[in-house]
Amino acid sequence: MSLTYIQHKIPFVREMMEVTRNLWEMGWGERNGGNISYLLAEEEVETYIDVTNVKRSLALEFPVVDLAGKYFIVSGTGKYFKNVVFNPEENLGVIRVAKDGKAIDIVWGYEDGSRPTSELAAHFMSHMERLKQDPNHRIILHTHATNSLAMTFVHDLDEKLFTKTLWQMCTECLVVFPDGVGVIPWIVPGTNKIGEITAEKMKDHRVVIWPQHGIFGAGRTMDETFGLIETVEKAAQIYMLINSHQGGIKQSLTDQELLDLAETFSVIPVAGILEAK
Ligand code: 2HA
Ligand code: ZN
Repeated sequence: MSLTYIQHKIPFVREMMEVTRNLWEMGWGERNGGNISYLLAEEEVETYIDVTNVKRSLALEFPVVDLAGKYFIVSGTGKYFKNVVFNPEENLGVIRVAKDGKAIDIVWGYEDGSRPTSELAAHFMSHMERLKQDPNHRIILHTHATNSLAMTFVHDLDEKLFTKTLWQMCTECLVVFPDGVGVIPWIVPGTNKIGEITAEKMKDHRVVIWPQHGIFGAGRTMDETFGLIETVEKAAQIYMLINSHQGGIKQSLTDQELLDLAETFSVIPVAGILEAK
Protein backbone atom coordinates (compact mmCIF):
# COMPACT_ATOMS: atom_id res chain seq x y z
CA MET A 1 0.00 0.00 0.00
CA SER A 2 1.33 3.40 -0.90
CA LEU A 3 1.15 6.06 1.78
CA THR A 4 -0.47 8.38 -0.74
CA TYR A 5 -3.70 6.44 -0.22
CA ILE A 6 -3.92 6.75 3.54
CA GLN A 7 -7.08 8.70 4.12
CA HIS A 8 -9.47 9.27 6.98
CA LYS A 9 -12.06 11.95 7.59
CA ILE A 10 -10.52 12.71 11.01
CA PRO A 11 -7.08 14.34 10.53
CA PHE A 12 -5.59 13.14 13.84
CA VAL A 13 -6.69 9.56 13.08
CA ARG A 14 -4.97 9.82 9.69
CA GLU A 15 -1.78 11.04 11.38
CA MET A 16 -1.84 7.99 13.66
CA MET A 17 -2.45 5.71 10.66
CA GLU A 18 0.53 7.21 8.85
CA VAL A 19 2.95 7.11 11.74
CA THR A 20 2.12 3.54 12.78
CA ARG A 21 2.56 2.44 9.16
CA ASN A 22 5.90 4.25 8.95
CA LEU A 23 7.12 2.74 12.23
CA TRP A 24 6.19 -0.73 11.02
CA GLU A 25 7.91 -0.17 7.67
CA MET A 26 11.06 0.95 9.50
CA GLY A 27 11.02 -2.42 11.29
CA TRP A 28 10.67 -0.81 14.70
CA GLY A 29 7.13 -2.00 15.43
CA GLU A 30 7.21 -5.78 15.16
CA ARG A 31 4.06 -7.60 16.26
CA ASN A 32 2.42 -5.39 18.93
CA GLY A 33 5.65 -3.52 19.73
CA GLY A 34 5.40 0.20 20.35
CA ASN A 35 2.67 2.61 21.39
CA ILE A 36 1.68 6.23 20.80
CA SER A 37 -0.43 8.81 22.58
CA TYR A 38 -1.28 12.19 21.09
CA LEU A 39 -2.79 15.02 23.13
CA LEU A 40 -5.66 16.64 21.22
CA ALA A 41 -7.31 20.02 21.62
CA GLU A 42 -10.92 19.77 22.81
CA GLU A 43 -12.19 21.82 19.83
CA GLU A 44 -10.31 19.54 17.45
CA VAL A 45 -11.99 16.46 18.93
CA GLU A 46 -15.46 18.04 19.08
CA THR A 47 -15.30 18.90 15.38
CA TYR A 48 -15.29 15.21 14.49
CA ILE A 49 -16.55 13.25 17.48
CA ASP A 50 -19.66 13.43 19.68
CA VAL A 51 -17.86 13.64 23.02
CA THR A 52 -21.11 13.39 24.99
CA ASN A 53 -21.44 9.80 23.77
CA VAL A 54 -19.15 7.91 26.17
CA LYS A 55 -18.77 4.32 24.96
CA ARG A 56 -17.02 2.93 28.05
CA SER A 57 -15.15 4.17 31.11
CA LEU A 58 -12.07 2.53 32.58
CA ALA A 59 -10.52 3.08 36.02
CA LEU A 60 -6.86 4.14 36.14
CA GLU A 61 -4.46 2.53 38.61
CA PHE A 62 -2.54 5.77 38.87
CA PRO A 63 -4.40 9.08 39.24
CA VAL A 64 -3.49 11.80 36.71
CA VAL A 65 -5.25 14.91 38.03
CA ASP A 66 -2.94 17.16 36.00
CA LEU A 67 -4.48 15.69 32.83
CA ALA A 68 -8.13 16.01 33.93
CA GLY A 69 -10.45 16.75 31.00
CA LYS A 70 -7.73 16.25 28.41
CA TYR A 71 -8.27 14.22 25.24
CA PHE A 72 -5.79 11.79 23.68
CA ILE A 73 -5.78 9.44 20.75
CA VAL A 74 -3.92 6.32 21.90
CA SER A 75 -2.87 3.07 20.23
CA GLY A 76 -4.62 0.01 21.66
CA THR A 77 -3.03 -2.63 23.86
CA GLY A 78 -1.87 -5.71 22.01
CA LYS A 79 -2.56 -4.06 18.66
CA TYR A 80 -0.20 -4.47 15.71
CA PHE A 81 1.02 -1.22 14.12
CA LYS A 82 0.95 -3.08 10.81
CA ASN A 83 -2.85 -3.30 11.03
CA VAL A 84 -3.81 0.21 12.17
CA VAL A 85 -4.09 1.54 8.65
CA PHE A 86 -6.62 -1.13 7.71
CA ASN A 87 -8.84 -0.72 10.78
CA PRO A 88 -8.16 2.42 12.82
CA GLU A 89 -11.49 2.17 14.68
CA GLU A 90 -10.41 -1.11 16.35
CA ASN A 91 -6.71 -0.41 16.80
CA LEU A 92 -6.91 3.16 18.10
CA GLY A 93 -9.12 5.00 20.57
CA VAL A 94 -9.86 8.55 21.66
CA ILE A 95 -10.07 8.94 25.42
CA ARG A 96 -10.84 11.76 27.87
CA VAL A 97 -9.38 11.81 31.36
CA ALA A 98 -12.10 12.15 34.03
CA LYS A 99 -12.34 15.30 36.17
CA ASP A 100 -10.84 13.55 39.20
CA GLY A 101 -8.04 12.05 37.07
CA LYS A 102 -8.94 8.54 38.24
CA ALA A 103 -10.61 7.16 35.12
CA ILE A 104 -10.81 7.57 31.37
CA ASP A 105 -13.84 7.79 29.10
CA ILE A 106 -13.60 6.22 25.65
CA VAL A 107 -15.37 8.47 23.13
CA TRP A 108 -14.19 6.91 19.87
CA GLY A 109 -12.54 3.68 18.68
CA TYR A 110 -11.47 0.46 20.47
CA GLU A 111 -14.52 -0.94 18.72
CA ASP A 112 -13.62 -4.55 19.43
CA GLY A 113 -13.76 -3.86 23.18
CA SER A 114 -10.05 -3.19 23.58
CA ARG A 115 -8.33 -0.52 25.64
CA PRO A 116 -5.32 1.81 25.57
CA THR A 117 -1.72 0.63 25.52
CA SER A 118 -0.20 -1.27 28.45
CA GLU A 119 2.30 1.58 28.69
CA LEU A 120 -0.39 4.19 29.47
CA ALA A 121 1.25 4.96 32.83
CA ALA A 122 4.56 5.83 31.18
CA HIS A 123 2.72 7.87 28.55
CA PHE A 124 0.57 9.87 30.97
CA MET A 125 3.41 10.52 33.41
CA SER A 126 5.66 11.60 30.54
CA HIS A 127 2.97 13.90 29.12
CA MET A 128 2.57 15.56 32.54
CA GLU A 129 6.29 16.17 32.77
CA ARG A 130 6.75 17.42 29.19
CA LEU A 131 3.75 19.78 29.54
CA LYS A 132 5.50 21.39 32.52
CA GLN A 133 8.55 21.94 30.31
CA ASP A 134 6.72 22.90 27.11
CA PRO A 135 3.06 23.98 26.91
CA ASN A 136 3.05 23.04 23.20
CA HIS A 137 4.06 19.44 23.90
CA ARG A 138 1.63 16.87 22.36
CA ILE A 139 3.10 13.46 21.59
CA ILE A 140 4.70 10.51 23.36
CA LEU A 141 5.94 7.78 21.04
CA HIS A 142 7.46 4.47 22.11
CA THR A 143 9.06 2.15 19.56
CA HIS A 144 11.55 -0.71 19.34
CA ALA A 145 14.10 1.14 17.18
CA THR A 146 16.54 -1.58 16.17
CA ASN A 147 19.94 0.03 16.46
CA SER A 148 19.09 2.15 19.50
CA LEU A 149 18.15 -1.10 21.19
CA ALA A 150 21.26 -2.93 19.93
CA MET A 151 23.49 -0.14 21.18
CA THR A 152 22.27 -0.70 24.75
CA PHE A 153 24.04 -4.09 24.72
CA VAL A 154 27.45 -2.80 23.72
CA HIS A 155 27.69 0.81 24.93
CA ASP A 156 28.12 2.13 28.47
CA LEU A 157 24.65 3.07 29.81
CA ASP A 158 25.88 6.27 31.46
CA GLU A 159 23.57 8.80 29.77
CA LYS A 160 26.24 11.45 29.31
CA LEU A 161 28.56 8.98 27.57
CA PHE A 162 25.65 7.61 25.55
CA THR A 163 24.61 11.12 24.48
CA LYS A 164 28.14 12.08 23.51
CA THR A 165 28.58 9.01 21.33
CA LEU A 166 25.29 9.72 19.55
CA TRP A 167 26.26 13.36 18.96
CA GLN A 168 29.54 12.18 17.44
CA MET A 169 27.85 9.84 14.97
CA CYS A 170 26.18 12.40 12.69
CA THR A 171 26.96 16.10 12.47
CA GLU A 172 23.33 17.19 12.87
CA CYS A 173 22.52 15.10 15.95
CA LEU A 174 23.58 17.80 18.40
CA VAL A 175 21.38 20.31 16.60
CA VAL A 176 18.35 17.96 16.68
CA PHE A 177 18.72 16.86 20.31
CA PRO A 178 20.97 19.29 22.22
CA ASP A 179 19.08 18.10 25.34
CA GLY A 180 20.72 14.68 24.88
CA VAL A 181 19.10 11.38 25.76
CA GLY A 182 18.08 10.05 29.15
CA VAL A 183 18.88 6.40 29.88
CA ILE A 184 17.06 4.39 32.56
CA PRO A 185 18.02 1.00 34.03
CA TRP A 186 16.24 -2.10 32.74
CA ILE A 187 12.79 -2.20 34.35
CA VAL A 188 9.76 -4.43 33.72
CA PRO A 189 7.64 -2.68 31.05
CA GLY A 190 4.00 -1.75 31.57
CA THR A 191 4.58 -0.88 35.23
CA ASN A 192 4.02 2.36 37.13
CA LYS A 193 7.69 2.21 38.12
CA ILE A 194 8.98 2.41 34.55
CA GLY A 195 6.47 5.22 33.99
CA GLU A 196 7.73 7.22 36.96
CA ILE A 197 11.40 6.78 36.09
CA THR A 198 10.83 7.58 32.41
CA ALA A 199 8.88 10.71 33.30
CA GLU A 200 11.63 11.82 35.68
CA LYS A 201 14.06 11.69 32.73
CA MET A 202 11.57 13.59 30.57
CA LYS A 203 12.17 16.65 32.78
CA ASP A 204 15.44 17.22 30.95
CA HIS A 205 15.26 15.09 27.80
CA ARG A 206 12.76 14.47 25.00
CA VAL A 207 14.31 11.06 24.37
CA VAL A 208 14.58 8.28 26.93
CA ILE A 209 16.30 4.98 26.15
CA TRP A 210 14.94 1.78 27.66
CA PRO A 211 17.86 -0.68 27.66
CA GLN A 212 17.28 -3.97 25.81
CA HIS A 213 13.81 -2.69 24.89
CA GLY A 214 13.48 0.51 22.90
CA ILE A 215 13.04 4.23 22.96
CA PHE A 216 10.57 6.86 24.20
CA GLY A 217 10.33 10.18 22.37
CA ALA A 218 8.35 13.36 23.03
CA GLY A 219 7.44 16.24 20.78
CA ARG A 220 5.02 18.90 19.58
CA THR A 221 4.03 17.28 16.30
CA MET A 222 4.08 13.80 14.81
CA ASP A 223 6.75 14.81 12.29
CA GLU A 224 8.97 16.34 14.95
CA THR A 225 8.64 13.35 17.29
CA PHE A 226 9.16 10.76 14.56
CA GLY A 227 12.08 12.82 13.21
CA LEU A 228 13.69 12.99 16.64
CA ILE A 229 13.57 9.21 17.05
CA GLU A 230 14.74 8.72 13.45
CA THR A 231 17.77 10.91 14.16
CA VAL A 232 18.74 9.06 17.36
CA GLU A 233 18.24 5.76 15.57
CA LYS A 234 20.36 6.88 12.61
CA ALA A 235 23.20 7.77 14.99
CA ALA A 236 22.85 4.40 16.73
CA GLN A 237 22.93 2.71 13.32
CA ILE A 238 26.20 4.46 12.44
CA TYR A 239 27.60 3.43 15.83
CA MET A 240 26.69 -0.21 15.27
CA LEU A 241 28.11 -0.12 11.73
CA ILE A 242 31.45 1.37 12.67
CA ASN A 243 31.83 -0.85 15.71
CA SER A 244 31.55 -3.96 13.62
CA HIS A 245 34.06 -2.55 11.13
CA GLN A 246 37.38 -4.32 11.41
CA GLY A 247 39.47 -1.27 10.73
CA GLY A 248 38.12 0.50 13.84
CA ILE A 249 37.40 4.22 14.14
CA LYS A 250 40.05 6.43 12.52
CA GLN A 251 38.45 9.81 13.20
CA SER A 252 35.34 11.26 14.84
CA LEU A 253 33.84 14.63 15.76
CA THR A 254 35.85 16.40 18.45
CA ASP A 255 34.36 18.28 21.40
CA GLN A 256 35.49 21.55 19.84
CA GLU A 257 33.81 20.73 16.53
CA LEU A 258 30.58 19.92 18.35
CA LEU A 259 30.81 23.17 20.32
CA ASP A 260 31.38 25.12 17.08
CA LEU A 261 28.32 23.44 15.64
CA ALA A 262 26.21 24.33 18.69
CA GLU A 263 27.30 27.95 18.44
CA THR A 264 26.52 28.20 14.73
CA PHE A 265 23.10 26.59 15.13
CA SER A 266 22.32 28.46 18.38
CA VAL A 267 21.63 25.36 20.48
CA ILE A 268 22.82 24.78 24.02
CA PRO A 269 24.28 21.30 24.55
CA VAL A 270 23.21 19.69 27.82
CA ALA A 271 25.92 20.47 30.36
CA GLY A 272 28.73 18.20 31.46
CA ILE A 273 29.40 16.43 28.16
CA LEU A 274 31.60 18.60 25.97
CA GLU A 275 34.83 20.27 26.99
CA ALA A 276 36.19 23.35 25.23
CA LYS A 277 39.83 23.08 24.20
O1 2HA B 1 3.77 -4.17 23.44
O2 2HA B 1 6.04 -2.03 23.20
O3 2HA B 1 6.50 -1.83 25.79
C1 2HA B 1 3.88 -2.81 23.41
C2 2HA B 1 5.18 -2.42 23.94
C3 2HA B 1 5.37 -2.52 25.39
ZN1 ZN C 1 7.93 -1.73 24.02
